[in-house]
Amino acid sequence: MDDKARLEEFEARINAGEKIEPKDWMPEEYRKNLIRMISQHAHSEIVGMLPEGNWLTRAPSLRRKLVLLAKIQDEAGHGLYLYNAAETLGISREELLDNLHTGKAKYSSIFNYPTHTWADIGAIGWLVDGAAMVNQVSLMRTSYGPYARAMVRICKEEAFHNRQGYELIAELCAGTPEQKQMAQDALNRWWGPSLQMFGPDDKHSVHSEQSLRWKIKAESNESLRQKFINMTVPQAEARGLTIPDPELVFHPETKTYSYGPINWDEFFNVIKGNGFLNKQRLKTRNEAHDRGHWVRQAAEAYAQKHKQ
Ligand code: BYC
Repeated sequence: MDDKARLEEFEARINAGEKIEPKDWMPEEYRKNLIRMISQHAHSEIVGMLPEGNWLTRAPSLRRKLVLLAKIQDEAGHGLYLYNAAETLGISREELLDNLHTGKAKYSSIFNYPTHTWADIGAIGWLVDGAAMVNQVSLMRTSYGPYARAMVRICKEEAFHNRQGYELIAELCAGTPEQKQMAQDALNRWWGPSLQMFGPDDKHSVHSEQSLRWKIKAESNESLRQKFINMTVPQAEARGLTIPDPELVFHPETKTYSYGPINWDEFFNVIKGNGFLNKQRLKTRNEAHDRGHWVRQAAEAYAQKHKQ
């Protein structure tokens, strides 16, 4: 079969809703785009552990500490499933991590913002994991089998992450006026960056057209952002919080909210590496990797011994 016939067969399988598996023929562009996207996703999971890890010693109760610890461990697990999924496309774990550590590969823009108070940990769970969940529920329908299957378990855990964050925020809202203000300030800080997490609008998205055609992505950035807004605004209102967008309007006939402009200059600046914490995150991540050298060596020695 020549490449044209293979491509036609590949696209027919995708259009019929079949999953593409690692040993199946796939266009080089499909493979490359998936490696880019799955590895960025994996990197986001392990970089996302850093801001939360910083708060473990400052959790206000044993219960909150246990919940946060469980969540951070889940993120490591998500990273692991996703690196495994990326490896099925013919790239090694070392190369993937090297791309992160040298700054060649991106991770989610959201993790370049500081966490000023305990309420920020609630906002990460409620808003950041909420946004991640909306995105990842859609990715359960991605055409690449190993990625779709990884999403199933990840989404179950994201639902827990989202709920614990909302519960934390709800508790602050039911507390003293100062605690409620902490929750409002955190919402003010994280709302804009959470909307940016979904990526640029359809006109400025580089990969969407191809990714939607090959069902790497099941929905556009814009449509997922809208779903997140529709889901989250009523949650904020239920706790007496105000979404920091004076142009937000509910349209009862379509049951959706229209919203004000998103700060894309800020977004592009952050993904170019100029966000508040980009340099610090990369430095901390590199140090963590170096500190784990002996563990990787021991695991390799163990594997070698049991091969013989
Ligand atoms: N941050 O053509 P576009 C979590 C880049 S972890 C940085 O629309 P695409 C959590 C994009 O890469 C959740 N870069 O791209 C973890 C591209 O640049 P390149 C992470 C972004 O791929 C721990 C350029 O902008 N979730 O929640 O079609 C603790 C143009 O964009 C971002 C995932 O990774 C961004 N936000 O669509 C707590 C989900 N957005 O690569 C929580 C999987 C865009 O050409 N990824 N860019 O240099 C996706 O669904 C898609 O990759 C995106 C972007 C929707 C994010």
